[in-house]
Amino acid sequence: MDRMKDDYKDILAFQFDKKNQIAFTTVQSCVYTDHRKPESLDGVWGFTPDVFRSVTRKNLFSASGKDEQGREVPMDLDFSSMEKIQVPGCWNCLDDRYWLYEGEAVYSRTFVYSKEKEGERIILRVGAANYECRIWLNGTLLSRHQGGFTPFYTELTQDLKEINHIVITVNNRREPDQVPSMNYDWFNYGGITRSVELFRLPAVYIKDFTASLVPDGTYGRIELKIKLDAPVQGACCHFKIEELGISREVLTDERGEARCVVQANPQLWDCEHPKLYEVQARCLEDQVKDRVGFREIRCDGKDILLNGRKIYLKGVCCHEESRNRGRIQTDEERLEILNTAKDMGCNILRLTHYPHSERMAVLADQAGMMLWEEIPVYWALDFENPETYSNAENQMRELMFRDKNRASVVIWSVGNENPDIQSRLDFMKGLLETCRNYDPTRLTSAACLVDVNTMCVKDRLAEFVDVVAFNEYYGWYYRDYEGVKVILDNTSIDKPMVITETGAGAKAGHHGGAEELFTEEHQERVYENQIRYTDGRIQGMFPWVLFDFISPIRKHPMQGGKNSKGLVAMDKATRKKAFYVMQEYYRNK
Ligand code: GCB
Repeated sequence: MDRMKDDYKDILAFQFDKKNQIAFTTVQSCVYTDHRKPESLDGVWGFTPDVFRSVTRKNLFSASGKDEQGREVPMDLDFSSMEKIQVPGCWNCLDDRYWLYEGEAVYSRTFVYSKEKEGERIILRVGAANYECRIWLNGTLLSRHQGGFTPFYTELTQDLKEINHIVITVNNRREPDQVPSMNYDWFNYGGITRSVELFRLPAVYIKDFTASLVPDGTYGRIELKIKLDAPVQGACCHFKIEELGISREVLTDERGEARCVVQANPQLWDCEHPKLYEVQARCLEDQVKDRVGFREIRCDGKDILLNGRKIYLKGVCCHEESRNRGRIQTDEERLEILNTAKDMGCNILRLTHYPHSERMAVLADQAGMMLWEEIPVYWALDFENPETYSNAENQMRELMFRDKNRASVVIWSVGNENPDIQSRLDFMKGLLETCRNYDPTRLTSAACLVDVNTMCVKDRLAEFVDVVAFNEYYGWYYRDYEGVKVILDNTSIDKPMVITETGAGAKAGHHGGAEELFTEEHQERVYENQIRYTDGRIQGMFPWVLFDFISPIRKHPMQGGKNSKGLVAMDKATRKKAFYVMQEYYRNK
């Protein structure tokens, strides 16, 4: 009878998930883990889509499968015989049945833990899981994170046993209050899309570590900082950059932070000489290191200066998408992107429209490619909702925490093509302020909208960014090529202006007249005209887009489910005619 009652309760339990609404894990939980040795939990995990969320509904992660008398009872899931999936991976690519699946999925695996040192702390890092993710260890819910593209950290120490069962639920259902929201021009891949790793840290560890050139125009001062995870005062922190002969000891303050500014004469990082230095910090039982480039990026009137020299941003936009594994790329594929962009003559990549893997920034540091990084504050969001704002700000801060030591990252962008309404302006101003407060060593921007009635860049946000960026598709959505010239004639802003998107759709191998839509010839003409009307008038350009990519909103037969504005086809090899137009322009610029 009691069991019946319980089941009945269960059926009526619309609020079944209430107890699991623990506070979201945020940037506060981030731990500096670059160059630390991980114990990887990547590989084969058990997996099942959970359309009705029954694993959560029935608390199956903690169910023992036994009744009070120790008798076996039927269970709706056997964790040991689930379907298998590779982590990192996108479930959409696992099986055709899951291609369009949007909802909750359950991942499960076991791992062995054996303590190495008394007092050690075990931190779990999930590189990215799209979109909302929860972590249960041995039946206890430990964390909950939202935002599909940034890493988050969960301390496991208290709940570890020798044999551990970890269950991760990931839900990629689009919701109006999320960032991004319901509608966007890329594919909504679901899953644990970046590595899952354990880090074994000492009782008090270095939580944060920053090394950067002081942006004061002298190119001769380096700031070094650490923060311990506890407010331990008076601990000696030893900073070292051997190649520059720098060795400095500083005591931590009452917040557990140590900071110093040292005189140095580093060879500066730029695209031709992407020089990196090994920087180390040691404090108490812990030590960290990184390979860091020192450079200064700033604006002077309409100019953008890298190490004091005026530069033109020879850019291109790029989504994070592999040929057939969704969001999952290997380093080889990332190098292929960097090499294709270099071959086109680019000095900067715009990583749209969400944080790409941190590996991209590491490789760009080495390759000498500047990066524009952004968060998915894309098109319409619930700008009036304070929770949506906190979510966006947290995504921005998690990204900045992750990539702050990457010299290649020169611009933080807080959004793309959002309507110029008051709530959006307040929202974006908040994000820009966050970027400036946290990081004075980079520029800020956002892709603004053009006012097509008055034909000028008239976005109130322009006043608050360092670099005014705008997207325009003259020759494509607006068939008149000269529109971009009129916009530049009508816009007078005493800040650098860059075009963050322009382009036209073209099916690779489809040829015809230069006025025929979707032909390579038409795309070529659009770019010829863009160059003609913008050359010498802007400080940078980012064609949309380097590669064709999958997009559910592109249903025309010439598109076939893809956004076909790539200068290169989805195979990442077939270059369209317009690629060579941009190549010639950039190489001679
Ligand atoms: C835009 C968006 C970009 C789209 C592109 C297009 O303005 O920023 O995400 O994919 O236009 O192809 O229409």
